[in-house]
Amino acid sequence: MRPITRSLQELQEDPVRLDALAWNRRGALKGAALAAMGTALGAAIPFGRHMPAGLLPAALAQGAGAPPVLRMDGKAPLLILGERPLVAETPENLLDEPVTSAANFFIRMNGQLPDPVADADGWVLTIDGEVNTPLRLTVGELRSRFPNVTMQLQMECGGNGRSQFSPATRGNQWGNGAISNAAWTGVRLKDVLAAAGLKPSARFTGHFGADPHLSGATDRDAISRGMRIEKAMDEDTLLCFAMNGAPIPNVHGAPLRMVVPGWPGSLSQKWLKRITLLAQPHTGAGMGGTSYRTPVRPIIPGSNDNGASFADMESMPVRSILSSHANGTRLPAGSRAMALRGAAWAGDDTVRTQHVSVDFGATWQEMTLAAPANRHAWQRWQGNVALPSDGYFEIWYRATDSKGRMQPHAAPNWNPQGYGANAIGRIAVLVG
Ligand SMILES: Nc1nc2c(c(=O)[nH]1)N[C@H]1C(S)=C(S)[C@@H](COP(=O)(O)O)O[C@H]1N2
Ligand SMILES: [Mo]
Repeated sequence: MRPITRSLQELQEDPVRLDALAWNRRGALKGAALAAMGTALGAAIPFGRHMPAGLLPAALAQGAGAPPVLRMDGKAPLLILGERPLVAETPENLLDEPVTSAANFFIRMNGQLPDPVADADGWVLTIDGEVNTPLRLTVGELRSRFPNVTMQLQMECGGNGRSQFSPATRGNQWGNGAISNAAWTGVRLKDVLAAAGLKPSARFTGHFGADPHLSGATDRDAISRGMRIEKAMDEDTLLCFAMNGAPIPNVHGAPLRMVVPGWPGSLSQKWLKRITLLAQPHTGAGMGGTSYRTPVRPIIPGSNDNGASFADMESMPVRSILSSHANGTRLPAGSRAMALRGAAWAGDDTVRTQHVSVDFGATWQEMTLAAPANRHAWQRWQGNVALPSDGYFEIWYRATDSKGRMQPHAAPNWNPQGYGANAIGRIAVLVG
């Protein structure tokens, strides 16, 4: 038998051989495929009898080749999903810190990176539209005029998990790593809006940033999203000037960014320069059609739809990550237990339980789940699982929110731009 890592890598890089080895043409496991798969992996599959037909083993599911790795000052080796604009995902096993460091914070740019500003306190934010008194406030004035708050807030890209969709959708093929939980310091948007005085007609927001459009066109915004006024008035929607007790790194929106926790990350405008109050939903770049919108009634996966009947994504669905071990972890022969850790979150909601399975979902074990540090912070979980023997295992992990909604087995509610994919997580583990 060849060494495991070698055959694993070979298989990952040779999907045609993998296919021929294990799958018939309709994507179901061939009769003897399980044994063949065991041989290819160089290990027995102790719980192979529970392995669902047609499910690609996690060890092989990451596809051909590994994505290039980010090299940027102050950043960990994130996985580059796109170069222009720059998009980089945090591998789940780098998200093992309770509070996400700047180094491990994922990057999602839609336009070009603006030049760093020297005078952060002099940066000007405009509040206009359906307000009694339009405001022009510097960061220094925001800091001194309004109560400062510091909170842990989860911020997740609306497309997190997109790579789970079948058929594949357009956009960055995120795993589960477009999530962060930093400690943010800033002022409440609701306090600033109160100072401006909302007119009764102020029912929606529109957000504008200073990053140039990818094309360089000066009359186009890289992205400009907006939301219902109710979310703007939420206690936890902040205008932030510090992250983890330090100035915000430029790539994350210095010197001022919104943090709209629990809703699609695209609302958390970086390099924030203007918020306008509107009577009608905002029509900026990234609004309407199929942008950050999902079907109200399911559509046929892969079909064309202009999204006219879709609804804007608001609170993100329940999801969990496993941060203590990477996919493809190898443990020494004879290892019979694993101490697992991770995080779970559920948009505006909280997570009620976290479960883990080591036998392809036949049995589930409840993990210990901590309360969030504050509302809209993620929740850490941990627990020990036993392994009966050497061999190939998968750790499956799933969260259930306080309303009883659980991560599904496959990405739900297919939509053209691939939002809201929150399927149960999986990693491969080889013992021996
Ligand atoms: N000005 C501006 N704000 C932006 C973006 C952007 O491209 N420009 N990207 C949005 C998207 S889609 C996400 S998911 C988050 C990502 O924030 P991060 O790069 O700090 O992780 O910022 C949002 N705010
Ligand atoms: Mo995003």
